[in-house]
Amino acid sequence: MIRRTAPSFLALLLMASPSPAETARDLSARIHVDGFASEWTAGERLFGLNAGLNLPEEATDDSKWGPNNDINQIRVTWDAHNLYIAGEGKTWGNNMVLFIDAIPGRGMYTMSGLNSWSRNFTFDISDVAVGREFMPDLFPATWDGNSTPHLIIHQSGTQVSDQLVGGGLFLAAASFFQDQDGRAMEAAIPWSTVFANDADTRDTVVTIGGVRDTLRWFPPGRRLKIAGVITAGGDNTGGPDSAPDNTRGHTTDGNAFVYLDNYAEIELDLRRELPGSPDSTSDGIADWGIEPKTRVSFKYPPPIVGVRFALADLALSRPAFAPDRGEKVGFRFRLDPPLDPDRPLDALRTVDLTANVFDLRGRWVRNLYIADRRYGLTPLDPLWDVWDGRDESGHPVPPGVYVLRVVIEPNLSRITRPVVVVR
Ligand SMILES: [Ca+2]
Ligand SMILES: [Ca+2]
Ligand SMILES: [Ca+2]
Ligand SMILES: [Ca+2]
Repeated sequence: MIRRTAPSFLALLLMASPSPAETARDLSARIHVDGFASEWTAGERLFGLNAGLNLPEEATDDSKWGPNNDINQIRVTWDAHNLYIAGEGKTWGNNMVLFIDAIPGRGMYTMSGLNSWSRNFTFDISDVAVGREFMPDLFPATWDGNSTPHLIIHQSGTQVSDQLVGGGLFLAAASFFQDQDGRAMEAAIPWSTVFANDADTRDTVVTIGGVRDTLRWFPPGRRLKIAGVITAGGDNTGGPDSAPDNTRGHTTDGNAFVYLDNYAEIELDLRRELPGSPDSTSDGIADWGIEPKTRVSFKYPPPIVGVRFALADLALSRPAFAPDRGEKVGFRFRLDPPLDPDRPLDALRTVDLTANVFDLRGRWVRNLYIADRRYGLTPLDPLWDVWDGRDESGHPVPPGVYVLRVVIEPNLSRITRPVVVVR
């Protein structure tokens, strides 16, 4: 027999304070899949404030196509049966896609060439050996004005199955409309769909708290990796914004390839729901009673603010040289600000350099290289940072004074030095 006792003063206090939004056995009474994320809470956001930089982890105005095509926020929560995900922002005339990587070592390495939703996005699989790859297994996706997002599930290679609402595999709704504020894409995706292609998971009948249920069990300690993007609508197009920021950024070019190497990682399973093991033991069921935001980390902590380099100290290996005698002139320069080799993000930064030669009247003589991509930490390349005193058609130039120019593209920081050609 259960004896009911009056709640203690402390219990009354706890009941009176607003409860934080937590994952629970059943969230279906709180999360409404209607395309508006107003019922979601701050504890379900992937992106908060980067305290060190005092900047939002994902900005509402960092899209290359402006604030009407910007992903602002992604929210994630879950219960015993569903993963819930919401993407907020604007996608006027374009698409929003939320990538979910749920199965380690399996998934897409590119969207390019997919049999449905082919886009110029590739994923970073270089760290697969240490489990830091990003290979999405499924993604809800929608377009401006559409109310019923699709769920695209990776099968193998570039083959995906493009699922529609009503097929029983998921619920979803979206409300994006041009420049309207407060719109979102929301989806409730059963764990059995999330892990549809994961042979290490299985439906299992369990009794928890006296209630029998069929849950999708996964190997204990699983994590999800998540990133969202705005894409253009056409096949093989790119996009202007990703969340979390990727390290190489985006361009305004709607056809350019986008390299997605960053993600939010969410610990699903640090304690037990199943009876019979210590509380601190992961058990293969996504945890109930936690705030998802407390479980979020990033491969590269956002925001990833671009460095605007300037060129400094262009130095020549010799002030004058004689091409007729087979001499060449090498050059070296320095990037400002300098990068820090101990910062992982700095090791990834690149700079596009162009070097060319003009005569003293400003007439073009020779391109040494154009938009050559170099790592910011090691921008010099002695093999290429050289002029042999020849013009573009390979003929030695007449003796005289020439101008060597190095330019950073596209911000056009430039530096020049005179070079003397002698016989
Ligand atoms: Ca909603
Ligand atoms: Ca954004
Ligand atoms: Ca962004
Ligand atoms: Ca658990």
